[in-house]
Amino acid sequence: MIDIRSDTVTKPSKGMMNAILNAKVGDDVFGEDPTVNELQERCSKITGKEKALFVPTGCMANQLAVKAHTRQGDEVILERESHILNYETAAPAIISSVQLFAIPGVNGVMDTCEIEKYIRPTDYYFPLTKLICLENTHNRAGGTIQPIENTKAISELAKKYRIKMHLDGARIFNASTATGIPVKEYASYFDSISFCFSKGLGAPVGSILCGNEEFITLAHKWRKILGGGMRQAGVLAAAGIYALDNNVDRLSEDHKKAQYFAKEISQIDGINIDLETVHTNIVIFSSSKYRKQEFISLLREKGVVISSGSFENLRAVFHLDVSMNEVRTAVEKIKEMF
Ligand code: TLP
Repeated sequence: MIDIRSDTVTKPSKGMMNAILNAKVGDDVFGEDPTVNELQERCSKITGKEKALFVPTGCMANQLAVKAHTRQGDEVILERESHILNYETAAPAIISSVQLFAIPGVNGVMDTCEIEKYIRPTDYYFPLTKLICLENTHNRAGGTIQPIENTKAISELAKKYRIKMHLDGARIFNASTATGIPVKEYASYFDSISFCFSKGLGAPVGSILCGNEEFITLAHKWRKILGGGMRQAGVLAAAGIYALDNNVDRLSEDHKKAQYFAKEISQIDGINIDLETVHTNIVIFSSSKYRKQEFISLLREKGVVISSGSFENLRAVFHLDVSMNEVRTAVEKIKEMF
């Protein structure tokens, strides 16, 4: 089966398994796991933030950020198709009791003036606009990159209104690889940033949340409250360290696979795709011949699994466990359907 549903489906390589096997571990709830501590220090350096906290998932990283930046009844501005709004089971309402204010973006990118329009004036009957969240790369928009000038402008706006900024950087290394802009520079426009080891970086589990000491102290407490205090988590952190050492530079290969796939299927009569949105490893497209589920089922019968995107969209995601030959086969199988 050629599995291009997501870059989350990768399995740890031999080298990564060796790193896991040889990891030095301790009880991380006591702060005594040397490998977790090493990973957290590495991530602080990479992002230029004071502290980092290893967490099981990208969702937990985002939710800890929302929790630590807000108080009950605050408002959070984010993009309408963002992961936090669409795929995190209303957790901001449950965990933080905050209201989400969604602004539609163009390919996942919000307009600065539009954001400013919806920042609440100070009056007792308004919620307090406390946090703005961006997503880079933007998943539902098709792995699109947030332009750095736009991020900078939103960050300046946030400073002006004393609003905190969080970056859901689950795939920030994909953005950084594609643009050449260091992760540290992206991170510099935010109070907090999270990213995942378990997506394009190929680790089985794990994400990181970075920010200043006060923020991470609060996030650490909430990680414990949510049951995310892990013990000998060094076995997982070792996979994260291995991923940073070995799987970052190769992300450009996944971008090439996505480009090839997108260009090939764009030539098929009955496939709708906007090639301009293919910036990294995700390809969003739709079909005028098949309904979404029908397309997915037919292709699965041919040995290729893709996932469902927003609305009638289909999604293919390229990663280190799918070879260029398999990408070619996937294209052939789609062509057979038309
Ligand atoms: N995304 C998953 C699904 O949940 C859609 C995927 O297959 O792409 N932020 C972004 C931008 C993400 O894409 C994801 C996962 C997360 C956060 C959450 O990460 P996990 O799954 O580790 O909680």
